[in-house]
Amino acid sequence: MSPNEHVPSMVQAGGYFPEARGFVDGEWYYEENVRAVRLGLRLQKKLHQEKSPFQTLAVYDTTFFGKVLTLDDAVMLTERDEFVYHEMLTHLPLCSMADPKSVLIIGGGDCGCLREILKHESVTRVVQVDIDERVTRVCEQFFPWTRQAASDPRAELLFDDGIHYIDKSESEFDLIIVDSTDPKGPGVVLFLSDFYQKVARALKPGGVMVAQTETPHWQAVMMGAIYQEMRQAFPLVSSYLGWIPTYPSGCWSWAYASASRQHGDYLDEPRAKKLESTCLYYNRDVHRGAFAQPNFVKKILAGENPFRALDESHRRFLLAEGALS
Ligand code: AG3
Repeated sequence: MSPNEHVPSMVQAGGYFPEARGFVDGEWYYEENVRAVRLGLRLQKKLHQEKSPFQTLAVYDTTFFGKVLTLDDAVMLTERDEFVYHEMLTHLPLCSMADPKSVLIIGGGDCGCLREILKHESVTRVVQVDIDERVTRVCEQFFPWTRQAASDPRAELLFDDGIHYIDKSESEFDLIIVDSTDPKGPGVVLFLSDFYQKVARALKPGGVMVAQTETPHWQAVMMGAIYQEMRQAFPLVSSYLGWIPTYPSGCWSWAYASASRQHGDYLDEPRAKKLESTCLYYNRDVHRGAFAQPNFVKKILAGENPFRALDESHRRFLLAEGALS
């Protein structure tokens, strides 16, 4: 059992609410979360769909959001707002370091993170390990940045299980970025303390891990459990927020974790300033402000569930409906 009665283990959290599911209905694509809320994107047409050995990939065209990539029917990116996610997962940690040289991306097959990392001249090596080569190949076909980023001489693209790769790595990276899908199915391992411990070992002294950690609005229990797992591997863990309209609830969180580095210890002002002109989201004000936490998020990070009564009543409803086992 979990040491904190309010925060179930990651495994229990996984079953707390059903996973996201997506479907096309006429000219709309809907992503449904916790069987209670749907986001609808108006479609132009389906450009691609396939089943890889790992997941179902689809690319849609829309007039408003541009092209949209889904994996297992969850929205991974749209051309309209992917900049938020990719800029926040890369520039925020990279501008928190004086001279970052080596970066590892776990996941990230669409190469959005890679594209942003390559803007940093000090970085000489970026290893990207995504289990599913098809994500990269399909994105190369539909998103203009993928091919360009993937062919950069500083980039090393491996198609392998991130856990295998990180097992063999020790004190190698200044920054490790976990650009994963939701914690479900085989992807859950990327949210467990065992994995985070391996990440901690693969970091150089003073290194940082950042990871996507879902939404505090619909997934308080899940988010609390993720941070609990992380704290078992890293003494210093904080969380930052950003706004991504096509992700569940639109409010997204990321973790900033390290053995020795506190967020806010350092910001390379001149480098961040130079970078800002290439960004649509990231700037120095956003960098500092992103760590400000609304009270309900503070509670989640402290292991409480501010929506406990509502969550429990929804669970009773889902149980009666047979949507939970
Ligand atoms: N990573 C996935 C974020 C999770 C979105 N979840 C959802 N729509 N249910 C995005 C990968 C982009 N490089």
